[in-house]
Amino acid sequence: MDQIQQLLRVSKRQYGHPPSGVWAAPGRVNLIGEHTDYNDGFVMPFALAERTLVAATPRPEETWTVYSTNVDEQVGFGAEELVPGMQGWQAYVAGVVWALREAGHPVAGAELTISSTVPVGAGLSSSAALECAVLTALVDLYRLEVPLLERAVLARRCENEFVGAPTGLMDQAASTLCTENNALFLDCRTHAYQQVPLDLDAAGLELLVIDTRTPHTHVDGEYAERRGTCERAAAVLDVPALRDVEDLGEALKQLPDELMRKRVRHVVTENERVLQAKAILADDTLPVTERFARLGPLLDASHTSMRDDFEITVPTVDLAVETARSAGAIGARMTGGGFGGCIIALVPRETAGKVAAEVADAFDRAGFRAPTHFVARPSAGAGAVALN
Ligand code: GAF
Repeated sequence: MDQIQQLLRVSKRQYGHPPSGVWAAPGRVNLIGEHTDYNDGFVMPFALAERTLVAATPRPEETWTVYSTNVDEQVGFGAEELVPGMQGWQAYVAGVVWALREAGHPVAGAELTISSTVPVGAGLSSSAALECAVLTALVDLYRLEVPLLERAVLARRCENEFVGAPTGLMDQAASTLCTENNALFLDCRTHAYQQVPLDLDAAGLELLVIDTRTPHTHVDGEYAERRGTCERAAAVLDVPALRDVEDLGEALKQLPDELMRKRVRHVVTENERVLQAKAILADDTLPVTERFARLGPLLDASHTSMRDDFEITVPTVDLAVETARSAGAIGARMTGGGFGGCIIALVPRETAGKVAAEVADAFDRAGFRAPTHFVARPSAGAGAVALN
């Protein structure tokens, strides 16, 4: 039985009637542009086929009941409990109701059932997928006029202000705005965006996602600490955000310590890499194989910068990247917020199995937990998948 049929069955069992519909929102892989979003910079993620589904039915009273098939738990909350700081997975649902209502959208109650194939804690945006799936369902159930970009902004508000994770806009934008077979180039200051073709098939390539199974979280201190250092550096440099640094050499001379210099160097060079990657992938005068051949070194350089300058990689992640490269990847890097999670490796289709096997062997030899892997398919953003 597929994910939708299964969800419809569980939803009917929970609430005694079929739902009004089912909505979906994907997880994401970030192709390039890490820790640039909250510096007003550039990112280029794409949506995964792995997604979160929400079966939903409106309810006139202001109460919400949510059942998650993943954790086999039902929770409920009323309007008086919509207060930032709520704990547990239900905060990602309640926070979306809160953000919509804060923005003046009239949302009453709902019965919700959730099922997700996005790995949790792997840096693939399971939280954004949950937020965006619930938000899309509520927007449709209550026939709200909320443009796509504003949906991403509201879902981010849930994450920042209700859940309390100080993230940027990338994950919610990817889950909302991506389209099939494309990456999303997003300017995180102006919110201008563009679909960039990612025709891996035509190039005979695959993007392998290898999950190191080193769990990570954004609500912890490291992410906020990196963000704080970037903001302090922007203040020292007297610019609104690190996006505005024009002369890296000059900026480095003005910064008071080596740690700040490293963080700034990562953000500034990573922004340049995103712009280069976009220009290469969008260049239809180049054969598609050549485009990816030029992308590979940018992925590698991004990883080196995250490892040496931003210092957000961990031994499992570095080993996965190095092994993938020596096993034949054209480029490889950690993806997502860091401190664990997944790497992506751009590989010729016929070597994908070998790359995954060599990473697994290397993990075994190092005494690390066995990694898992899957092939990423650039997919569509959030939307309805079944309506009654
Ligand atoms: C996490 C955050 F949620 C994003 O906003 C982004 O900062 C990313 O880490 C790092 O690029 O996924």
